Amino acid sequence: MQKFSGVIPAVVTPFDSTGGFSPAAFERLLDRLYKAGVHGVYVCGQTGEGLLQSVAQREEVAAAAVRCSPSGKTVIIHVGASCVADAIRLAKHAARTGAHAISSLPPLGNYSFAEIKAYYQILAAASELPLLIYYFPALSPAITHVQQIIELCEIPNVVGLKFTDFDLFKMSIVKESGATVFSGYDEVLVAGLLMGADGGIGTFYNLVPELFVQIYELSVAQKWQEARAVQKTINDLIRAFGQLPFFPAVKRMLAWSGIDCGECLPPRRSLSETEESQLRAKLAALGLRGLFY
Ligand code: MN9
Repeated sequence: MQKFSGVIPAVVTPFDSTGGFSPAAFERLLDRLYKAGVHGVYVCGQTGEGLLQSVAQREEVAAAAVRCSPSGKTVIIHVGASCVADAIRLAKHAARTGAHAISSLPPLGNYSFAEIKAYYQILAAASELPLLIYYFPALSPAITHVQQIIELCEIPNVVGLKFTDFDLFKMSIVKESGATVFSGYDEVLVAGLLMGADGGIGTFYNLVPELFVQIYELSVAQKWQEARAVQKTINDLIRAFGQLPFFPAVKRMLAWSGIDCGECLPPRRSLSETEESQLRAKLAALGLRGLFY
């Protein structure tokens, strides 16, 4: 089975003013990310607004991601949906387009662990591609104990997970069980790698892919001190966002840097002009402005 690792941006999906997919902007974004050295893309997750798009449109985005990815890069399609049949349809489509893996959030709602496990069993069995499950206790508190995470990773055709939590002790135990582990909080990528993660998947990778690639390469070379300094720059950037909604702010910053990805889909809101100038001022004060424009 293919080994998954490295720096995988949870790519933004660009939209036009009617909410339709903008393939040209997507192509430019992926081109920039690959030029920065990322190892693949994670498509239509939370950052990519998968759950806010129609299934047909998600298929368009998935096909574009495969088309715009050079060979040797890893394309992971997030297929989670509010309807299991839609998730299966997206999984089958991902295999037909030539993607390398699928991933899914747990079903969102008040489900028990047994129900979440049944969901992943159904999806993994229906998918020709390996599945990365998603551990994200802030969103899905029914998965609590590390043994439960390992149980999900042991489902046939599950290759590993995206681990979005700050409990890296827990993460290291999951890694020891043999699962492929992607660290999901951008703020602690360096720590995740130190504790054994195979790579990272995240939102801010869209903005400063070079910095995430540097952290990964420094971690491979075991230059932790230098890697930590790069993490500090990333964390200054994340902190500059303050209380702003992340995803609309990320889209606005991509527009500043020459890739207009439009606005987020409803119900996500846009940044106000005041918020936008506050963000510019904060980045300037931190000396980070040069990173974007
Ligand atoms: O894809 C992202 N997590 C979520 C991963 O969207 C829930 C992270 O990249 C966060 O946006 C980031 C900021 O907290 O770590």
